[in-house]
Amino acid sequence: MRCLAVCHTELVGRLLEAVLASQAELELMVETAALARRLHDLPLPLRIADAQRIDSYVKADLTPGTVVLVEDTGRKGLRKVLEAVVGAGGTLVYVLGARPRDLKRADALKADFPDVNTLTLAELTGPPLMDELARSMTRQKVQQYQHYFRDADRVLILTHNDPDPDALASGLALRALLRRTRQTAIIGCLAGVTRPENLRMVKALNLVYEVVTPEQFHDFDKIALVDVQPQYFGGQLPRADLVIDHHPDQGTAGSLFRDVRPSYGSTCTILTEHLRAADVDISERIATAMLYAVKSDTMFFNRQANRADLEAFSYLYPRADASLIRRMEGAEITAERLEYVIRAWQSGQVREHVFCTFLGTPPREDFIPYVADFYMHLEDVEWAVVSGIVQGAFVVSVRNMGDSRHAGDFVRRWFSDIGSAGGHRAMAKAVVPLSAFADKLGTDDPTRINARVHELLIEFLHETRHHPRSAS
Ligand SMILES: [Mn+2]
Repeated sequence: MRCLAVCHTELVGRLLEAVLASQAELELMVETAALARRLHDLPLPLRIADAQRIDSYVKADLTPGTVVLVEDTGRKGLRKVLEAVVGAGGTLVYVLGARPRDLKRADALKADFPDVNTLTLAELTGPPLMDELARSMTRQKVQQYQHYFRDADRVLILTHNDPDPDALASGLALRALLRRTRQTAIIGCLAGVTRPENLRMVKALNLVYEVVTPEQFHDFDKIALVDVQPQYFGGQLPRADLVIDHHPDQGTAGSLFRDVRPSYGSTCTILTEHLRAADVDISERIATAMLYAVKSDTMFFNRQANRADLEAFSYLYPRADASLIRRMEGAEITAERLEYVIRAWQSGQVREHVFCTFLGTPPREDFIPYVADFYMHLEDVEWAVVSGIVQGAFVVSVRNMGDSRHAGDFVRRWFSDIGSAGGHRAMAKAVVPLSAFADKLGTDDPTRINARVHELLIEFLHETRHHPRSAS
């Protein structure tokens, strides 16, 4: 690639040399001998010429394939320069502005020179600079909690019940960040893994976690929470020294160090940034667990994923064992799940693009979100609302396409005053004692629960039909 850069300042001349000289055949054109002297040490051809004259470009052997970069200092001569470049046959023309973009000026330029592209130094340097600054801030945060945890004898890395890949992999990642081992930092939860693919992950990666009781919380010097926030544990947690999570922010109460980013698709995305900022190397096993976590929490980027998730994915991918991930994903449909999918169809109904069903009393909670995810694949279904009764509690999972009303708002509206309720725009969950459900909604009759829940959702959708659909 051949590049001709018309420069008016030393800074831009040196910058372009540093960035482009190794990639392109670069030549600088300057208008004054004074500037040429200041740039004379650069190892590239330097031409002194009048940038507003066509023959300056003809002499420089400008061809339609030459990239021409024109520095815009905000002075008047820019148009004449561009006319000369275009007149000499230049087609790949870029205006490089040192000042922030002046939209009126840019529009006027675009009207006269439709093929000329404009760039500003702020646009070019901004994103990498902001990434770098964000990384320093993350590094500082990581160093602070690393220091705080350094002298602890026993550390508990606590996750939510029935930990999923994100929770388990986050536990491994944080343990690496704290430079601890299985003996000095336990990954724990109040209730163990039950979902089949999560069990496969535990087995394939030989993960070790411990089921602890709330009384045992007191045996640890420091407690870190991953993929969950202190409020989840009611009043049972004596302390939360560190909280790293991507669920909706429940407030700072009770946590000393925290990094809660609800816009991230997984907690492992946050921890990938921590590992990179702190220059901590991870094993293939941990990278595999984390990659699987990012994939499964974002449903392979089908929900709640952003640029950070994609970056985490590309960082982890070459470090992970992809074939092991394929094995963990395995056969997703098990015979017992199929049974609940069939039952859901028999007792459910699609009305106004909402599939709503009640599963009765499944032996495990995970059948409920599984069936909800399953029916989102059904044609014409835009919402799936699946409920059941598990150990005396009414449990409901809500899914939608992510482009209409907020699923989290729905469950909070009806259930946050009588149980736990929350979630994202496209997926949410509530768990309430069955007696409280009956008191508030007038029934705990299994044959009526589904119709009642269906009414609640349709009512929720109708009340704001007149609002424009949100774009996010
Ligand atoms: Mn998660």
